[in-house]
Amino acid sequence: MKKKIALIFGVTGQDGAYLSKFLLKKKYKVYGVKRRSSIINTQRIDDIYKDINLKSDFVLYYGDLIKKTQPNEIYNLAAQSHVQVSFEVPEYSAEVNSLGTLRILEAIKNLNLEKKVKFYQAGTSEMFGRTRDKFQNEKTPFYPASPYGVSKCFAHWITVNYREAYDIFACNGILFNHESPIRGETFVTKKIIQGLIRIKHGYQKKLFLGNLYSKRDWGHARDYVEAMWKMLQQKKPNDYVIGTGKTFTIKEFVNKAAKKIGLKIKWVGKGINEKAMNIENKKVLIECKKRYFRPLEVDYLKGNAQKAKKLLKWSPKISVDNLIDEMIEHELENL
Ligand code: G4F
Repeated sequence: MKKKIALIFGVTGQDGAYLSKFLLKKKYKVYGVKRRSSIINTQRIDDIYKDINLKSDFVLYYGDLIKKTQPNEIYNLAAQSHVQVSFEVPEYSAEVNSLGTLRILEAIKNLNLEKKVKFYQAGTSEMFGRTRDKFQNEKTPFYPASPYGVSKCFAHWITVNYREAYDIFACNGILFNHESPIRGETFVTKKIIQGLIRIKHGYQKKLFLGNLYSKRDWGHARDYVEAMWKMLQQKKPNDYVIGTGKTFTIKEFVNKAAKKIGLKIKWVGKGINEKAMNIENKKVLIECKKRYFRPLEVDYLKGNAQKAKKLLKWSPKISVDNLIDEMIEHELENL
């Protein structure tokens, strides 16, 4: 039987790595598009990386190759994905996140692949931004709170637009935060776990954080890439919210992680002066720093993935506690 072909933009990121492994297990041939970089950027996929050899099942390319690879499925995971960074480089964020998506859709249309290719667009709960809804689902209006969120709204709507105008099988996954041991080090979950473990083992003195009171719905990237794939296996293209339905503050995440790592902490002070102390030796372990606060915050996210549960038969398998355990284990191995 001829193998299905998938083309992944953003293959070197957390989701690209998990999705590649997932699709290879499903016997796909996977082409990954990576950016050229003067430093090595393939650590997350080195274990499946077989060099540029068109005969192997996992192939990496620089640049755009929809025509060359003739994929059955395209996953657009490429993005400038850091919310705070998007305030510093708003144009670049829009260029990559918004126009990057448009360019892939244009290529599908101009190559007359509308009937051949299925397209997945990596959307985000950041599009809900400043919403006050208790749960967010596919009907919740977007109210983005960052250049990143705004750029992703363009990508979302242009995907809907090409689906309706040109009959492309195109889906938006509106994914809530999803983490893993290979999460980038500047995202808060990885930063907290890495920081606390390094403190516990004497490699670091303090951890500096920003807003401790925003709430996030955290799942595991391994669960979420399966949802991406499921969207493209349906009869009709659609948009889906993917989340766990549970939400925690950053402070609650710190408390959970500290407990598991064996650090007894006590919070003192308020606002920017809030700190966490090690109860055993009275040393300050965590402080807040102004530079980690954003010009505008997304205070509260909690996903309602009922539609995905019903139509995709998808629900998250890994709880936030199991996620933290896995991240801790990985960090200890790499200490
Ligand atoms: O881990 P974060 O940087 O993730 P954020 O901003 O929620 O965005 C992530 O999830 C989105 C899905 O909803 C993705 F679309 C996006 O690409 C990205 O993967 O920050 C989480 C929260 C924020 O409220 C932030 O203000 O943690 C707060 N925070 C507090 N101290 C911090 C820090 N965030 C970071 N990155 N670093 C801190 O020191």
